[in-house]
Amino acid sequence: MMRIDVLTLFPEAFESIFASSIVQRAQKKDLLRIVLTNIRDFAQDNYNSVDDKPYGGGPGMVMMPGPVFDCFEHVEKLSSEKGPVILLTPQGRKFGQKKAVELSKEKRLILITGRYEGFDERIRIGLGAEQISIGDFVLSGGELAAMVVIDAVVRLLEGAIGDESSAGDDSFSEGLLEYPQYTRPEVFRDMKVPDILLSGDHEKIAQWRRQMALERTKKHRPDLLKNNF
Ligand code: 9D3
Repeated sequence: MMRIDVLTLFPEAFESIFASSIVQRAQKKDLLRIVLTNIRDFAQDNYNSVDDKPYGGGPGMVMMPGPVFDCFEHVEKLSSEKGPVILLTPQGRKFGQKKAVELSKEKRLILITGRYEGFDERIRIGLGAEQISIGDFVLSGGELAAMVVIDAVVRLLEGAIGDESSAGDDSFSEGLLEYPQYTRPEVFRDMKVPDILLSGDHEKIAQWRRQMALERTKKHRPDLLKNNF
């Protein structure tokens, strides 16, 4: 059983992950429990402030430490299971399949997502949080990034995926891009399915697929062959 706590200013934004069949199956089978907690419920002033201007000046607003710490201390106590505390930030280490596999082995994850220009530095330090980014592009907040991490992790949980697909089958788990796939019809708008796939020669088919996967990876993602996995 994995418990994922999410600390966020926009719990409503996470509703869509509960619509995912994998998340539904995992929660029904008691492999997973996702609990959302609104950081704003831990605001400490009459305006329910969770952000303020940066000391030293500059653009935007910064997430205040008080509400995040209080929220964290409340959430931490909701379960006795221990696990990594993850802050979703553009400054974090880049998320990938290797990290997803690592996180999938934990009993508990505590994800903290922010809005505004960033977190007060004392949040990173005080919570002993690991920082994760999902890539080099600018999002409006950490919510989508947390959902990406949750989706990648949950589909690796034993029993979360039905027989129709296998998590270990993903080409990324071998460090190569997927080979070309075809289904019916045999000819579509003058484009024919490669003869080899219709040959019934499983040895030759496997060989062809390996070759195609390698060629595609070389062409589109040469970085993968230099092994970042
Ligand atoms: C001008 C400096 N910006 C940092 C690159 C400010 C800034 C932009 C976007 C601060 C926070 C955000 C909101 N993004 C996230 O919280 C975030 C994120 C992302 O934007 N890209 C990739 N991964 C992530 S994880 C969290």
